[in-house]
Amino acid sequence: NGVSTEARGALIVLEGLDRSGKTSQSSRLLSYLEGLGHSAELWRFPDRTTSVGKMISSYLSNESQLDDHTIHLLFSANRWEKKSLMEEKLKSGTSLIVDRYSYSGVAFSSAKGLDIDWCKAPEIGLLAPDLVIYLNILPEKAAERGGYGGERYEKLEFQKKVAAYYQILRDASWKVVDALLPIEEIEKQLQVAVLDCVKACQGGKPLSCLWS
Ligand code: FDM
Repeated sequence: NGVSTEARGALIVLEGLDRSGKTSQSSRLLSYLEGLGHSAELWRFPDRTTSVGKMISSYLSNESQLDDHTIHLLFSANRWEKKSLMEEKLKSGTSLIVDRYSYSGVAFSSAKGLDIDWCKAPEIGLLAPDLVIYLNILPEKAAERGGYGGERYEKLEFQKKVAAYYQILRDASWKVVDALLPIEEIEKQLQVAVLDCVKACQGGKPLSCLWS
C-alpha cells in the first residue's frame, strides 16, 4: 500500500486567531524543512477543495446558512475524509504542516455556545499532532492588523470568545509563541521546535490519536 518502514514524518499543527500569522509562518516552515532536504507538505483545514469543503466555504462566506451543530460536524467530516491520506503521507516519511486542525474546530464551535465535550467527540480517533504551535495574540491586536475579510467569524467580539476556548484547550505540550514578535524571530523559534519534533518522529515516536 505504499507505506514503507522508513522513518515517519511529523504532524505539525499551527493554531491561532485570524490574523495571528499562521499562514505565513506555515509556508516559511515548509521552505525550511524542504531546504533541509526533508519531504514536507503544507495542508490546511478547512480543505475547501472537497465537496464537504465547498459546503463549508459557502457557509463561511455567508452564501448558505447551517445549524451550528451541522457545520461543526462538517468541519470534522472534512478532517475525517483526509485522515487516511494523512496517515499514508506520515508513514511514508512526509511531514505535514497543517494550518488549523481539531483545535480550531472545538474553539470556534464552543465560542458559539455549543458544549465543549460535544464538540470534541467527533474528533476522537483522528491523528494527534506531534506538535501544536499556538501563535498567541490578543484579539484586539489581531483586529488592529486589519485585513479581517468579510467571513462569518471575522469579528472582534467573536474572536475574543474563540481566544478563551483556545486557552481551555491549551496544554503544556503546546509551543506558544508571541505573535507580536518580529516575523523572523517567530520563524526562528518555530524552526527549533519543528526540527526537534521531526527528529523525534524519525527516531520512532509513535503516531497516536486524539485526544491524547
Ligand atoms: N474553522 C476552522 C472552524 O470553525 N472549525 C474548524 O474545524 C476549522 C478548521 O473556519 F474562521 C473556522 C476558522 C476560520 C474559518 O479558516 C476558516 P481559514 O483559516 O480562514 O480558512
